[in-house]
Amino acid sequence: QFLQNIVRNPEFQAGHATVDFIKDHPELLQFKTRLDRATRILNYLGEIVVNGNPDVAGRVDERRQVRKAPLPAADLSLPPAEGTKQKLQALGPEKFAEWLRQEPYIHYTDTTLRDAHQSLLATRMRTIDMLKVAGRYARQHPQTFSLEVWGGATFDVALRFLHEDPWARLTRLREAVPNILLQMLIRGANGVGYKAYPDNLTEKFVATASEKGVDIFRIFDSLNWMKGMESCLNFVRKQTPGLAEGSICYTGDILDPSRPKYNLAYYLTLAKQLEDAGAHILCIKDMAGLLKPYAAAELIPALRETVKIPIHLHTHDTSSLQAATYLKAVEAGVNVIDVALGGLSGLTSQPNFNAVVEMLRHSPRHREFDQASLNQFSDYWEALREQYYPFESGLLAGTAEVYEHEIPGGQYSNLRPQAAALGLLDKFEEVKQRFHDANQLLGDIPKVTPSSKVVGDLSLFMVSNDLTPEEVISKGETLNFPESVRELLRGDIGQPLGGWPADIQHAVLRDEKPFTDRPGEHLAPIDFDQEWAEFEKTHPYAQFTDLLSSLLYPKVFADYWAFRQSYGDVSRIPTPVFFFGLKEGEETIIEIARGKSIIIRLQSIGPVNEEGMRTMFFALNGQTRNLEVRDQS
Ligand code: 3PY
Ligand code: ZN
Repeated sequence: QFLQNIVRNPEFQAGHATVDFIKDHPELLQFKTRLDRATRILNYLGEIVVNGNPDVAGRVDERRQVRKAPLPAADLSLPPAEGTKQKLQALGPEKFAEWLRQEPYIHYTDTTLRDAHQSLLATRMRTIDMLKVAGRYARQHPQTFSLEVWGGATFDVALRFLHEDPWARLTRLREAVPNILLQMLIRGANGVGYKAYPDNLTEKFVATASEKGVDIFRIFDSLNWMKGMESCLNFVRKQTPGLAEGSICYTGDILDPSRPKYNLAYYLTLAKQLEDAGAHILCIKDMAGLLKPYAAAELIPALRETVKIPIHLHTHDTSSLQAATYLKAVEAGVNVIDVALGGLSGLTSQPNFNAVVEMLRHSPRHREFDQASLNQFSDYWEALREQYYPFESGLLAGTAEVYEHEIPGGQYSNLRPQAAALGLLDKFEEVKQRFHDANQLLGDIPKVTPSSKVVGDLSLFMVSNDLTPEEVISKGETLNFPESVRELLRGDIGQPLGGWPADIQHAVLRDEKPFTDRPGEHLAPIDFDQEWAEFEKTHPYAQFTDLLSSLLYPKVFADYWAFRQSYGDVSRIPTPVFFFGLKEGEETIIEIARGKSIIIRLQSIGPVNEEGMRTMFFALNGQTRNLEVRDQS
């Protein structure tokens, strides 16, 4: 620890340490006693066994057996073959984009490690389960264009519910996958959060994400507001050797004459603006899966004529139609499509990777993948998914209702539990109807985080208060609207095409004055030196990335940090044990550090004593360890 204190000292790091360095810095000799790793893990297990993991409370089925996930075959003794990562390094972003644009074959982005589980399992996939297969994937399928592994909701869910460090996930995935581009989703000026952040925080975040492993930044604005994306695009171009992918969020239907707000011309204009702003790649981000096959057949060629950069198509298969959209898009010249490995594909997730490869086999743009191996990866995710059963969304079949409510795939699996928490699960049909109404009240906006969250909040508010859309306006001045609705209409997350409708803006804001310029411009820049100096004092052993997490999510990070002091790094606990604990007589092996494992067996659980405590008897590597845990029941 003494050595750690020294190497972490800024003066030492800057190379200014002299022979008197230690004498001048008595604090280097101050050690805080830390609980050892195994003890902290036992504390966690004791807590989960006695009181349960609050994240799955009420959703555990005691009789349910979960399968062990079979690992796909791969020869781990060989290094992975070179892939797009090396190509980007060799060509640089501009030339790489030119190469991609003229590629005759279709390319695939595998979203399994980000959007697929965000959309099917409320973002709960844990790093340990990703790492088991990441290196195998890198070896078996090095021709994959990119893996989407980071950003979106994964950042805060990792800290908030999984008690994991999202930066550690990225670092470890990068080590496991040195050959394929890693991709993240960033909400423009809203970063990986739900509101605007100071520009220099977004800039530092982007630079650090790049250092830790992100190659492609998919940048979007939840209202398709160029101002919300421009600065982020610039940060990627200036601060990283990676690719800036600018997105148009697709909503409405270009073929529907009754939705003229989002017609073909609208998307072409936006695409040109993104290219002019420096995007290396253009993304069509169809977050709810609304882009129908014949609309894709019209949109893609028109975009290819309008911009010179390559086109990357993202969709969600909520309706179950989206393989047809991909077929039309591939025929029309799209360069990359987003897919998820079979076991985590379909419904609110991306179309099925394995099946789409087969759809195109023996066609001119087919790219070869070893289907037997893809199927093994699918089997892994399918079996693993059982361990996450409490987070399944309940959607069993594709639904054409999505064209009516337009709920994004990534939100669907969250809206149900949100409705359930308010006691509105029986009224979920009404919630979906009100989602549509809330969108109309707000002037028909693109719905994607964070704008979709606000539409969701407004629809839940309407259902719980039994309000019609007319009443929202007529009774508006007497209603206590959700804070997020107020913030949206004040301009906190940006401006929609044509501005906000005056009636709802007035009903919600009353006398408060909205602003129309960029929210980041009102925010004071962060003084990182000063912040770090303060942070380091109160967070021993912290890293700079912890400070970034704390600046983005102060409260969530504080809880995460406190949890970590008591329970250590729980990301290494196997998933069934992490969520469901151990039963008496059950044993688990936990790799607490690289190459160092402990075996924990739960021997027995004692009765509750007068103080409300239970004694737990564990065997840690064969040695009995007792633990007192308060029974909260
Ligand atoms: C996110 O912002 O998390 C999304 O997935 C948007 O689609
Ligand atoms: Zn998505």
